[in-house]
Amino acid sequence: MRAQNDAGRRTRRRWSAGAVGTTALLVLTGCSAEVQRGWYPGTRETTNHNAQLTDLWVNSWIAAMAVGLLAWGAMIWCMVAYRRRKNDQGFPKQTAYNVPLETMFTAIPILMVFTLWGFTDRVQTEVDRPVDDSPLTVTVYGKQWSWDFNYSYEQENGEVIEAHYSGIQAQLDGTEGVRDTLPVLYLPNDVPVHFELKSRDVAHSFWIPQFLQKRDMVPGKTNHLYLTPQELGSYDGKCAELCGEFHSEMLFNVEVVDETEFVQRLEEMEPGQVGEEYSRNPNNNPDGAGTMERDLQTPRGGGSH
Ligand SMILES: [Cu+2]
Repeated sequence: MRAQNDAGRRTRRRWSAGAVGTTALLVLTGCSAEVQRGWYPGTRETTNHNAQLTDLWVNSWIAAMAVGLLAWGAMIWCMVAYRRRKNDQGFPKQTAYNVPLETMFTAIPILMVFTLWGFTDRVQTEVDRPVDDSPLTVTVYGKQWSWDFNYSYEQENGEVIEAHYSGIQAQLDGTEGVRDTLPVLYLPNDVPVHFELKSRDVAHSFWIPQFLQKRDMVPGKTNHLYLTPQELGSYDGKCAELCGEFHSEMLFNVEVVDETEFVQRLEEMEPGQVGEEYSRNPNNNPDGAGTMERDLQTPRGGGSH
C-alpha cells in the first residue's frame, strides 16, 4: 500500500512538473518574434506581401485553436457529465433526429469554411494583383536541374539593361562551400519585380521560402509573380516540384542588394537573354527536341533498330 502511494505521488509530481514546464515554455516563448509569425521564415518586412501572408496564417491558426478548444471542451464535458454512474442499469435513454442540433452542426462548419475562404481570397487577390509598371522583369526558366535568370531592367534614366545568367547544376558531394557555387538571383531592394516563370522541360516550381510565395513553372505556359523585396540580405531558393533525379540539387541563392550594386551585377553578366531556343519541349521548340533526340539516340515512333 505504502509503495503504491509513493508511486502515485511520484506520478503526480512528474505530471505537475510537466505542466509547469509546458506553461513556462509557452510563457517564455509567447512573446518571441518567431512565435508571433507562426514559425514562418523571413520577417514581416522581407517583401511587401510578407505581413499580409503572415497575418492570414497566424489568424487562421488562432481561429482553428479556438474552434479546437470549444470542440475538445464539449467532448470532455460530455464524457464527464454523462459518464456511467455506479448504479446505472442497462442503456441510457436513446435519442435520434434532433433537427435543430443537426442544422447547427451543418450550418456552423459551412460558415467557418466560407469565412476562411473569404479571408484567403482577399489576401490572394491582393498578393497576385499584376503590377504593370515594374521597372524590372525577371524571366526565370526552370530546367533539369538548374535555372536561367533573364533580367530586363529599366533604369531611372530610361535606359534598359538586358542581361542573363545561365545556371549549371549544383554538385552536392558533401564538400563544404557548395552553397557559394550555386546560381545567384540578384534583386534590387525596394524595386517592384515582375517574375515571368517558365520551364524548359518538365514542371518545376519557383520558391524562395522566406518570400512566402511559390509558383509552378509549367512547360508551354508563363506564370507570374509580383513582389517587392524590402530587406537587404541573402536568401535560399529552390525548386518545389519533384522534377527528376536531381530535383534536390536544383538550388539557387538570392541576393537582395541596393540598386547601384544591382546595376553593377547586371553589367558583369552576359548581355541579352536566353529564350525558348534552349527549351526541350517538343511542342514549343521542335528544333530543340530534334537536337535532344539525336543526342539521346532515341528515334521517334520506335524505329526498327
Ligand atoms: Cu525542378
